[in-house]
Amino acid sequence: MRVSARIVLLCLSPLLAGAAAAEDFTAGSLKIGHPWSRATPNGAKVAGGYLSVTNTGTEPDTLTGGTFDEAGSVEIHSMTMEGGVMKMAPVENGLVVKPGETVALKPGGFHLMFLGLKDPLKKGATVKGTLTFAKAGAVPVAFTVESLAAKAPGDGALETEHGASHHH
Ligand SMILES: [Cu+2]
Repeated sequence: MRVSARIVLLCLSPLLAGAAAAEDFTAGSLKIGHPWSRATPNGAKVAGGYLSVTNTGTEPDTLTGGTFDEAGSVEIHSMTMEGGVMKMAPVENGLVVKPGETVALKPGGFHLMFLGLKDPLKKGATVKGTLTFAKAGAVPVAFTVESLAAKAPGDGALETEHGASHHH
């Protein structure tokens, strides 16, 4: 019994560490949940950014872009499956967040694409940036860098997924 309890604790520890580090941000009626990114291998020039935006107000707002201190520029991308291959494309007019709704940017779906990375992203680092909204303007946030294999904030899973398709 003692051995199995220890294994469970070991498995949970990355989850707990990630959950504690992830932060939420508020701008007026917009709530921004757990911005995070992924550690990148040496030489990588792009990385994905993930978060959720909840609109608690009565007017829609639109996420149109942002900044990331370690990247030259930021785009909003969609990701779709075409003939068994994941394809990314820039979202031209931004993502509308309607009143009472939450838009999730996550691996395999909508995401921020950080282009022109200056340095590799290291697990455990926090990188400042902003999210730009049509009405709320520029909202300061901080992205927690999770492990290379993470699929969600604090996810220590060893599976890999669409990371390989993030070449531009
Ligand atoms: Cu992308």
